[in-house]
Amino acid sequence: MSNTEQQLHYSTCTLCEAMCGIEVATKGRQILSIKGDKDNPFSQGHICPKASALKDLYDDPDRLKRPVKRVGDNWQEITWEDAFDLVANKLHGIQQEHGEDGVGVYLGNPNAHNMGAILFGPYFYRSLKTHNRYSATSVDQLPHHIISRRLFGHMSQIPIPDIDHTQHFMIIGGNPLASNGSIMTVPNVKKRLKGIQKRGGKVVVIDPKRSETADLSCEHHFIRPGSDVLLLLAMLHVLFEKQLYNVEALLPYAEDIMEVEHYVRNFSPEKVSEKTGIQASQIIQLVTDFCEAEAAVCYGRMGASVQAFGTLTQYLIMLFNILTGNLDKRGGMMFTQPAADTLPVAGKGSLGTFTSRVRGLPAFAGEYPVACLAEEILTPGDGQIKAMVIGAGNPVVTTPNAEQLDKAFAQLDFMVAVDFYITETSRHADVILPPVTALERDHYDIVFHNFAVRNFAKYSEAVVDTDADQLTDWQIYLSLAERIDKLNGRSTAHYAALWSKQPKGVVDDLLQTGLYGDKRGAFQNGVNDSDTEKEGSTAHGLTLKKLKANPHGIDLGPLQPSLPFALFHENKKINLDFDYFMADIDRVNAHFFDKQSHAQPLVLIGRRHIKTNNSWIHNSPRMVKGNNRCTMQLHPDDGVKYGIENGDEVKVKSRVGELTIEAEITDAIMPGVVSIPHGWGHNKKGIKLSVASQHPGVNTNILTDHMQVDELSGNAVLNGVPVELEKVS
Ligand SMILES: Nc1nc2c(c(=O)[nH]1)N[C@H]1C(S)=C(S)[C@@H](COP(=O)(O)OP(=O)(O)OC[C@H]3O[C@@H](n4cnc5c(=O)[nH]c(N)nc54)[C@H](O)[C@@H]3O)O[C@H]1N2
Ligand SMILES: Nc1nc2c(c(=O)[nH]1)N[C@H]1C(S)=C(S)[C@@H](COP(=O)(O)OP(=O)(O)OC[C@H]3O[C@@H](n4cnc5c(=O)[nH]c(N)nc54)[C@H](O)[C@@H]3O)O[C@H]1N2
Ligand code: SF4
Ligand SMILES: [Mo]
Repeated sequence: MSNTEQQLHYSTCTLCEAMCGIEVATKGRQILSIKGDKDNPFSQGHICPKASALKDLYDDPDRLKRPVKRVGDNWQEITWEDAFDLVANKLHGIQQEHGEDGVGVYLGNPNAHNMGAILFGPYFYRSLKTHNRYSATSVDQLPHHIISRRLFGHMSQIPIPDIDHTQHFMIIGGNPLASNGSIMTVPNVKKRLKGIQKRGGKVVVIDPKRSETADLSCEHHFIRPGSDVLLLLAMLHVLFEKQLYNVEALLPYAEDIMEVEHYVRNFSPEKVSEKTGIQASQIIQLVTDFCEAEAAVCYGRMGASVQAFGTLTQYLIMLFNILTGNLDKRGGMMFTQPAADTLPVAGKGSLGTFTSRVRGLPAFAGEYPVACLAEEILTPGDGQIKAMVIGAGNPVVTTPNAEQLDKAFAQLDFMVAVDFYITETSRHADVILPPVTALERDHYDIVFHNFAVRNFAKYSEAVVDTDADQLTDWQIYLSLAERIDKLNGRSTAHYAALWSKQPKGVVDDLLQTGLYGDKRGAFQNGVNDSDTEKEGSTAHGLTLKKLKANPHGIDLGPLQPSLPFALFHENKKINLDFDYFMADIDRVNAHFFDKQSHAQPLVLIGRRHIKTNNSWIHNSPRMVKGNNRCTMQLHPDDGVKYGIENGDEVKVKSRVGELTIEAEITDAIMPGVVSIPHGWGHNKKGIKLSVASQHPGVNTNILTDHMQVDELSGNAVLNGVPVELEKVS
């Protein structure tokens, strides 16, 4: 890249799931500007205010570029060789002394947005052979994976809303106008939601908050946090009672679907009305409107997943889509057909029988729920975690009972963090290994193309050069993996090929053997009846070279019906697995109906803001400018009840912790519910985030309770946490 002239590059924003195309102007190693890429066929020029945070991250003086080692209270730069040797020897030594499980691993969200980390990180984690693996999945989408694994045979085969063709979009616990969509890669979601209404369709939002998305919808219903499971049971009840189901198309794949009736018989709309806060007549209307639409989709996200019955709720949402004939139908829930499809080669998600050592929480896909991480560090005995590897995560801010985890991390014998910031979590590390930032590395979206609302493919090359001693995540992981294998006396012969292939070589293989590639068929699990099949079409015969030659990306057409190919079970059927899921109805009954009726406690939920990204872009001055956003929202009625006025300082207490926060009175939130955004609390001693420290906010996960989990999955309960309020005088 020339040093003097301005150059334009076409890249992808990797901050959220929307995969917006960006046009980045550079001069030498300087990033001049970031704009929306108008020629990107998928995002068509759309970006949100966060895109510019990529530049701020690149320019951030607080960002580490070389490895550092802790020396007392200070950090000392060391060479990569020394850092890798130190980390590998330490981890190996701890495993020799305490067994393989003595080393724990926590993987954070940005790994999913990082081609190198997702493809080559596993070499390192596998070399450690530890059972003590954790990730942000269990404060997020774990229920989706379990459902997809059981129903469709693969944990990542998750159907997504065909937003561009639906006539009725019911959103339960998602706020795509703030989050830009999740498990639905959807740049410019606002335009697409308005599109539904323009073509005469309807957007319905079920949320304890009248969110930005609710404001734009046609219909919004407040729901008592954590009671979605009752709403869904009643919606299914209405389907059967009024015989509104439509199972003809899907019955061949789900032969026992009509048995659902038996499980929902006792859940009339009248029965659940008080607990959910939604009138019986409205529940019936929700179902009839949905069934009258030509194509409809019911979509549940964070709000529906991270709650006491998250797995059962998401399962019932899937059943509702199946029973109304909307799975695998244009305008319904559809399976994406990505160009580089890792599913056939990646693990399906082991259902295993492992349970966590201390509390017996279930493992899924080789990971335990992060809600039990602290106790695995704090409780002595065989298998106790003595050292942690943190890869692109900040669990001290993002996981339940954060203060307990903070204390647990302080007791470790060793921690290594792969991160470019000294955060609330990495400040506990002995060594920090900083990778380059997003615009300094090549990118192909391995994960989020799979959940995109159109079939699409795009490869972006790094837009700026780096120094020879700056490394990417994959180089860090491969270096460590090779050393750990060597220390264990295992063969390292295969590493040479990996170093030369690189993640981009893997992407090339996947493209060529994939649905739109010339070597298609090797393991491809799908149909391709779109016009991409035609000789001469840009989308035909995809290779890495072809994608590089089309830097705005290549559109591969709208989502296509893909049953039975999308099913990974050998019999090509959907396994509804009633025994596993419906058994949880006993817990629903016990929770909602067996207890003596008493007043419902005040409960806490979370929220996102367009200028946040979980815990980590608050060091960009542009992202934190303006009024304090880390407030506790509460309804005016609750303001009166607790004697709290707008702007008052309030003490909020839960079973596990307490904090003080500014109150914001708003009727956008349901009475009996308070909302605090997550990702804040940048006031810990030892962090090096000079801007974020000026706008610290408070960490809501001081209040969330590690003992409160969705028992079926072990997923954390971050919504619906009982709290008490007290005005600070
Ligand atoms: N109360 C409450 N808590 C929540 C949520 C909520 O809604 N409410 N949401 C949950 C959800 S959905 C999620 S996904 C989790 C996220 O939880 P985490 O993944 O634990 O946290 P992040 O804030 O994403 O932290 C990412 C870290 O990775 C670093 N990083 C960024 N990019 C890279 C990279 O390319 N490579 C490397 N090596 N490091 C990088 C950042 O500096 C940061 O320190 O939070 C969860 N926590
Ligand atoms: N700007 C921004 N964008 C992001 C992120 C970010 O931090 N900031 N994080 C990214 C990540 S990691 C993820 S996973 C996605 C998440 O994306 P979304 O799933 O859209 O998550 P939220 O925006 O938190 O919206 C969740 C909604 O659920 C509601 N809710 C809370 N409890 C309940 C309940 O019990 N029932 C119902 N029905 N609703 C409830 C909340 O009021 C909120 O409106 O966003 C991604 N995009
Ligand atoms: S919506 Fe914003 S953060 Fe998400 S990919 Fe697009 S520009 Fe980036
Ligand atoms: Mo997430």
